Amino acid sequence: NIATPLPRLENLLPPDLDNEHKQLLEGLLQPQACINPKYFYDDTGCELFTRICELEEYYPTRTEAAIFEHSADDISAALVNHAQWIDLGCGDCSKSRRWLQHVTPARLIGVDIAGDFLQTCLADIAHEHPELECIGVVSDFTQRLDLGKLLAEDQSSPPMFFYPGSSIGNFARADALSLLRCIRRHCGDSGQLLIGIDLVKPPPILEAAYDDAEGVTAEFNLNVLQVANRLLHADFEPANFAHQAVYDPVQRRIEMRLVAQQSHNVQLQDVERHFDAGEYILTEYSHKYTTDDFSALLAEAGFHCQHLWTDPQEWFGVFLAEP
Ligand code: AVI
Repeated sequence: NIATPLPRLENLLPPDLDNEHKQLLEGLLQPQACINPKYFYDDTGCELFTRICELEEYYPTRTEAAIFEHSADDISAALVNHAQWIDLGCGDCSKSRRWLQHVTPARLIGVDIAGDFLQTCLADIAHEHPELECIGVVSDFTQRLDLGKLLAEDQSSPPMFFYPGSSIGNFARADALSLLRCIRRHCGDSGQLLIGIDLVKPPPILEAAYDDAEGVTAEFNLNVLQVANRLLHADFEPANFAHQAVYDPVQRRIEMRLVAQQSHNVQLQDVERHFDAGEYILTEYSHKYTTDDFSALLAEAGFHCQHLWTDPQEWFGVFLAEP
């Protein structure tokens, strides 16, 4: 691997990191305290998330993988424009990497918030596929996604957006719509979007997926307090909070919470925040969609659903959307 140059990396993060910390602090000081789920993913959080994906109760990862495997030929035949393959929230790029057995893009653009990790993973892919141009984009697309300049470099190949894992479920519906509209704008007349969506199912299955018997999800949730301690010089004591995952059937979403076990104060930079016993910090929404719901959201964003692949239980859907 030594001879392979490191893939190009574009940093689209705003230079003002203080702003990031401000967002975290503001959330914690709201009457309903909240933490944006993007703060889960420090090194420990990423490791814990990898373990979550392997849990018996956490069906989305393996169900989506099974759909991809079972329908690989069908899906790849439907991806007519895949010369520029853009993996949103690519993490270790393992999902795109698997697709490279079936598709042959000229360019792979991996978009993620963790830059160093991204470059290393893309370097491995570039080594395996010397003909593939690999580019990393460090971006927090929960705030803004602007790949205009990069895509303009190759106007003859419309973009193929790959957004697996039902990560869009972590956006409030209005924000999910904004992101889909933004992807739609990037697609022009002939781009495509292949997106994985976790579907509505009985609440006990959902609640177990977000509150596993081994306690990995609890550890993942509580770890965000350590992230806050580091970023805000705060003094959260994780033992004072308990993990909770509740499914709201009206909003069709899992709410992950950290519930204060006793009345206490936490120092956040130079402010003190009081938590009553039973009061909670909202750390994540994970929205679930029916296939009709999500097709309607795609339509609202200016897409239409060209294909839908599901598993036999219809627990997860892979949608191919086109302008
Ligand atoms: C990343 N995201 C799609 C996961 C989900 O299922 O909402 C995050 C997660 N939170 C707890 N378990 C998994």
